[in-house]
Parts: sequence; structure tokens; C-alpha cells
Amino acid sequence: MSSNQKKVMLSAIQPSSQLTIGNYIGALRNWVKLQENYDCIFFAVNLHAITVRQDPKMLLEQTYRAIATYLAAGIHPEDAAVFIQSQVPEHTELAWILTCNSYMGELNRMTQFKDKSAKQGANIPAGLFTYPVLMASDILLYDTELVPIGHDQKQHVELTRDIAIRMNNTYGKDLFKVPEVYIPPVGARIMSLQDPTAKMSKSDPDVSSAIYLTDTDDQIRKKLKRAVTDSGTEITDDDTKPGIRNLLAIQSSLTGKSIPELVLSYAGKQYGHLKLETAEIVVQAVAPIRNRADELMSDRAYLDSVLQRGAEKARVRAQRTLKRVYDRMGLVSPQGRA
Ligand code: AQP
Repeated sequence: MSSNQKKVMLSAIQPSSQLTIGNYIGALRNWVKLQENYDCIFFAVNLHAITVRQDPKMLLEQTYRAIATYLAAGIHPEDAAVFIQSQVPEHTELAWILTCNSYMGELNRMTQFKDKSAKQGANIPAGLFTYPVLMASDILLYDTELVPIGHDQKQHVELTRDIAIRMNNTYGKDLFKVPEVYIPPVGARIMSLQDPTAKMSKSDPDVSSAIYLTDTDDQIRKKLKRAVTDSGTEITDDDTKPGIRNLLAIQSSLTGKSIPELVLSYAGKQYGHLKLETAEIVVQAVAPIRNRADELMSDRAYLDSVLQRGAEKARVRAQRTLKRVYDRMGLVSPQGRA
């Protein structure tokens, strides 16, 4: 199938720190699996990352590292458009228009805003509140049909659908394509290793709560050895054992074995066995990605050439959508009236 007959799949990760095994299992790995069958757009959302304060030097490094990690994990830059969000200014341009078509009430309901703003003290950046609208812009700019994400982003894609449907009703039904969510059956919500009732997050200040895709084999083993488990000794998959359940989910999503199958194989074994074996499985998954990303990071010229090509491809498409929106809304676009 040629790329223009394929449906558009789009997804992105914030370079707000190094990527985690949660980002890999919940998102990146599925991009790699699904990429052959879709016209793909994958980017690093550095403008989302600045919704909370970032150190400029680290942000730049983490942004390149995110792109290197996409490629190291198996994304094909010859087929997909791979770029950095700030290289395509149409994202922020459409975001303003969508902001004018979004409601305070619906943004107020976003649980991620509630969680993240609670950690900000008195001065909550307004960008944290309007961030889901920028995400809607990311998606709607490219006539996206499928958005593969972890569970935490489901509410944001649903908001995107609501905004698209609302604007289609107002400005003509084919203004925006209404996207579908893709959530993996297992691993959509990998939990913190230190608090298995909270999501594993790359920006968690406790670095032992997450496995980063930059961690050494030794760091991975240590973090999993110290992972918080539950009282009791039996390895079972139930609500009273969120720590054990998390380790089983990580193993299951990396090996393809079902949870019941894993539980059966651990009958009579200790928590220590589960931790040790999970660590080895994670090391096997992370090491090749980390090593390849290290190599790519030392060839900045190559990364820049991939990004340049990706951003050019993306801009042509984004400008087409934006022109349609300007024309329908009675705005004069940079290209003039249709
Ligand atoms: N713990 C997780 N389990 C499964 N999927 C996850 N994702 C994130 N955490 C997990 C998925 O990774 C993609 C990229 O997410 P993002 O970077 O845009 O922002 P996020 O969802 O807020 O991820 P983090 O790691 O928690 O970042 P910070 O700490 O910066 O907020 C999404 O598809 C997400 O679902």
C-alpha cells in the first residue's frame, strides 16, 4: 500500500526527562509494531515539556535523546515523519484557534491537570491548563485516524474528539478527521516502582521510581531489586498486591506471556524470583535501545538530517489543514484567501 492510501497514525512523547519503560511499553513499542500499516507521524513534544519549568540545556539534550530513542527502538525515519514539535510552528498556530473553541469546564475536568497543578504550588503555569488543546492541535493538524497512547492520555484524546466534532458541526463536517484512540491491551499503565498505586512518570523526582531507557544494566537490576512489593509471599495478580501486579504486567508486556501463565509459572516461588527475572527481561529490552541511542547521539548531523526531512514533510501537511481552517472560519491565511 502506498503511504497516501494508508491511515494516519500519530503519537508523541514529552522530553521532560529521559523516557521510561512506561513510555516504551505504553507508547513507543506500539508505534514500532503498528508503523508498517500506517502513514506515521512521530515527534518529540518539547512545547508540552515547557508547561513545567525546564533547564534549557537539559531540555535540548533530552529532546535529541527522545528522537534517538525512537530510532533506536525501531522507528523507520525513511517512512515516518520524525521531528521536534517546535520545528513545525503550525502546531501552536492551530492551538490558538482550538483554544477559542474549547471550554474552561472541559479543561477543568482533565485529571492530569489536577495532578500536575497540585505539584506546582501557588503559581500554576497557564500552559498546564491549556496543554490538552495543544495536544488536540498536534493530532488534528494531520487528519490523524489513530493515536496509540498509554491509559493516562485517553482523556486528552477524547477531548480532541469533542473539539473536532464541535468544530465540524460549526464550520462544516469535514473540517477535521475525528481520531480514534489505541490503548495496548497490557501495559497501558505501568506503575511507579516506589509507589505502585501511582503511574510511573519520567518527571517523578524520585529516580528510583522509574526505569529510564538510559539506565545501565546495573541500575535496572538495583531498581527492580528495591521495587516496593506487598505484604505476603504468594505471587498472585490481585488488587491487594499492586506492586506484584506491576511486575507481572511489565514482564507480560515484554515477553508476550499472559498474566495467568506467569502467575502459574511462579507458583511456590518467592517475590525475589519475580524481581530478579523481571530485571533480566527489562535489561534485555532496554540495553539494545540504550546502546543504539548512545551511538545515534554521537552523530548529531545524522539526527538533524532526519529531523529536517521530517519537519519539512510535516509542515506541508500541517499548512494544508491550517489553510482549510482559516478559510472556513473567515480568517485571512498567510497564503491569502482561497
Ligand atoms: N506509566 C506509563 N505506562 C504506560 N504508558 C505510559 N505513558 C506515560 N507513562 C506511562 C505513555 O507514554 C506516552 C508519552 O507520554 P508523555 O510524555 O506525553 O506524557 P505523560 O503521559 O505525562 O508521561 P510521563 O512519563 O508521566 O511524563 P511526565 O512525567 O513529563 O508527565 C503517552 O502515550 C503516555 O500515555
